[in-house]
Parts: sequence; structure tokens; C-alpha cells
Amino acid sequence: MTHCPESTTPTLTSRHVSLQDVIGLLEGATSATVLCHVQPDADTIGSGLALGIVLERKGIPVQVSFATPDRLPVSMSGLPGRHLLVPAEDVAESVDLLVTVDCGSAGRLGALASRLGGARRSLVIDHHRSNTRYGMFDLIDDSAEATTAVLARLFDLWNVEIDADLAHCLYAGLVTDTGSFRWVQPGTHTLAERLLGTGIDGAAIARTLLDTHPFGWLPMLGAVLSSAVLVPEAAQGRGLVHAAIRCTDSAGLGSEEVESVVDIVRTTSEAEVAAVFKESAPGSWSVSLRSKETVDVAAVAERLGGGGHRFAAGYTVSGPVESAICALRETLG
Ligand SMILES: [Mn+2]
Repeated sequence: MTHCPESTTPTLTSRHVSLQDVIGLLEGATSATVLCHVQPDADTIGSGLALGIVLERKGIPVQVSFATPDRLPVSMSGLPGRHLLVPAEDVAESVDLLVTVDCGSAGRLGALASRLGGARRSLVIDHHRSNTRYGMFDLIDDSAEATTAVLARLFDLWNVEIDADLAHCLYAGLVTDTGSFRWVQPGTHTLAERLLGTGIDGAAIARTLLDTHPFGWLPMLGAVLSSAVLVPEAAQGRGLVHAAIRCTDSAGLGSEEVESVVDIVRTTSEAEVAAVFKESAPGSWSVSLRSKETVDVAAVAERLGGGGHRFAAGYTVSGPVESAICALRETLG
């Protein structure tokens, strides 16, 4: 998803580097900025804070930040390392090494994309297949379940001991990006087992991040779900289900409440593709796409100016939601 104009995107083609090269870059840094994507989720924040903790322990001055919103989502406020977070406007203009985590394009840095130009070196650590390789160096593993899983491998090779604080941050990304261990692969549970072995409370972390909402979430869900639409003929007959969350529906609620809706909508058995249109400001929509087996929603989102993963992607669009739905249906074919 892109939330901001791309005009600040530098025209760089990054060089893919190995885990060992990344260790060299990090070890050699005299100062570091770690940036997470806008409208942060637990994978980008867990990654940013874990990397921040490690750099701080190595004596490297480090700031961690994200452009918007101006406060950390409530569900992530208990993550270790949050003392490293600084408001976006306080992020140093120039730095020795800038690292972005879980951020598929410069646009996803929002206003902080401007800091790429002030960095002596920049490194992109990510797992989005659609990553636009906007840094000088990149470590992009699109086979990884989460960016925190990439960091776990980096820490192992770096001989960084994953203690309970680091494990908490890494588990936060792993449990959320795998949809509570639905989208897993060989090795996912091995990593989870290692992290849990540090003594962290996996149940409490998952409950805090995924299963905690204010009461106002229930009437919002009622209104939004009751207006969902099924279009069986869309996506070459595979089916599309869509729903819209207007500003008036989500007033007073947090991003966790808004982001939760697609996980219910996507369960519709008659639809291969699910789309939730989230109104961020009147007439501005952030769109979450999900698919199950046959439709590559990353490709769909890329054609609409966004990006993501094969089965989970997004983009932004402005104007009436009806036109946005039409454009999506055309793109789906
Ligand atoms: Mn991620």
C-alpha cells in the first residue's frame, strides 16, 4: 500500500546483499536510523524495535520511527524497545546508516522517505515480493513469513543472543504476519518454539495484538459487515466480496479495529478475492486485498499503484468508493 506521494522516491537500484554483508553494514555504522512503514503493523514495529535494541546494545546511537500516525497503536504499546521510538519530526536529517524494515516502497515511509537522501548508506530489509528496491542495499526475502523471521536469521548469523525482549518483538511480527500461524511453512513453528523458549508469554502477546478491541468495535463490525457485497461473477467467476468502512463507521476506533475487518470478510466461501475499502479521510481510501489460492493480489495491487504479497496486498485510491470498486473489478478481469 502506498499512503503518500512517491515524488520523494530516489531513483536508485539497490544492490542485493547477503546476511553476512548486512552484518558488516550494521557493525560498521556510526549512527543508525531504523524506519518502519506508515500505519505500522506489529511486523514492522517488532522488526524496528528488535533491530534498534540490538544496535543500542552494540553502542551504536539509534533512532526508530514511523511517519504516521503520530502515536504507536495501543496494541503495540507494550513491546520492548519502545524507548528508542522518536516522533517523525525528530528523526535526524542525516545519518550514517538508514535501515527500513518491512517497507515495500519509499512511499510507505510517508514523510520520512525524505531521510533516504540524508543517509550515507541505506539498507532495505523486507519480505514483500513487490519491494521496489529503493535503498542502496537490500536484503529482501520474499519467502520469509515475516520481516521478523528475516531478522531472526540475521541475529543468529551475527551471534546475537535472542533473549526475551528480542523474542517478544520477533514473535509479535511472526504471530501477526502468519495470521496466528495460519500461513506457515516448514520452519515457522521451529522459530516460534525457539522464541517461546525464552519465557515470553505467547498467549498474552497474541491476545494483546490480535484479540483486544474496545466495545465500539462490535457496532462498527455490525454496520460494515451488513453492507458487504458479494459479486460472484467477478475475477473470472471466482468471486469478489467487498465491504467499505467509512470515516463515520470507524470514528473513535483505532487502526487495529479497522484492520481486523478484512480477516472476517475474506472468510466468505463464495469469493476467491476479498477487498475492504478503508476511508482514511473523506474520499481517500486505503484498500486491503486478500485471496485464497488462484488470484495474485500483489499483481492486482501493483497495477493499481500499491503492492504486497501474493495473497495479501493493498493500495490507495481517492474518489467515490463506487468508482474504486469498478476499477478493482476491471483489474480483476
Ligand atoms: Mn510484514
